[in-house]
Amino acid sequence: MKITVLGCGALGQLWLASLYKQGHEVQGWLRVPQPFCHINLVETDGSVFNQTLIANDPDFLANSELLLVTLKAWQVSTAVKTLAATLPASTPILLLHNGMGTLDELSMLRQPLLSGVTTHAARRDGNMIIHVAHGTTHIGPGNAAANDFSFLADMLHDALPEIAWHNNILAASWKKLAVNCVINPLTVIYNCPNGELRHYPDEVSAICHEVAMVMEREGHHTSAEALLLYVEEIIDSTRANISSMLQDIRVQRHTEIDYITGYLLQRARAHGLSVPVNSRLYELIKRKENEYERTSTGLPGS
Ligand code: KPL
Repeated sequence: MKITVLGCGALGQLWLASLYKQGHEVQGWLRVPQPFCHINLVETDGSVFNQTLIANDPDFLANSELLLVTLKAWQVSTAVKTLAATLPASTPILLLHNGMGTLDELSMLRQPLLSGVTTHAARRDGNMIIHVAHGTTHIGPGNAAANDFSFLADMLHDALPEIAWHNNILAASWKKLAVNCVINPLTVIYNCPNGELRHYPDEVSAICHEVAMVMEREGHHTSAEALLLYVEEIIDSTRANISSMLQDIRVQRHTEIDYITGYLLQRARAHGLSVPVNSRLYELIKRKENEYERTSTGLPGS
């Protein structure tokens, strides 16, 4: 299959390497156009994958059979709308990022749109990407045109298992949103690895209560207790991780807070619900972000 991967960060490089090894024709797409992208990946078993791949080739894009998007949530809409003009109308677009809200922003697309969340962990270390832990990628249709694309799950599973297909991906997206509403802002406030959030059970539980309340109103059957158990499991299994939001704050990059807690607040407002704990966290993170964005160009960093 001919596949363009938009975004060549840690997750993008992991997918490029996995799809290439599986025999697919792949190209990377960088926001600052370059003719090549270099993949430098250390696998979980210590083996190294080193390859230079083509990048930003418009002819390749026009013939792509899949556009896989691994950008940060706030980068997705603008970049996808630009590439969608060149992409065939029948080519599916799969979004893999933290947070929610991009499906609404891209509701005008003619292409089949899919969305997903992953528990694969990869991080940059200098010019190397380290595949830290295997996980599961949950994918499903994000618009009606994508309902018949479950065959993509098999293709992607062969390249980078596990893949789980969901006819209704929103339930999985909300569960991941709950995890990110807890771990991401709290690790910034306490400047700590994920595991240390076990020392703040009251805050973790209060966030889960509010998220469960909004989820119920959105029509997803859950309970604060079930969410809390799930979130605690992820805190433990990623105990040594530095969350993506804390990494962003440490290097003064724009965070995904608007698509994580911000999305929760937006849905809570739509249902007339008050979520004071999450509102406070949102304000605190925005304040931190504004401190460095005000003093730079005024534009979100990359
Ligand atoms: O998705 C994550 C992130 O850091 O953004 C978690 C699951 C919290 C792992 O660190």
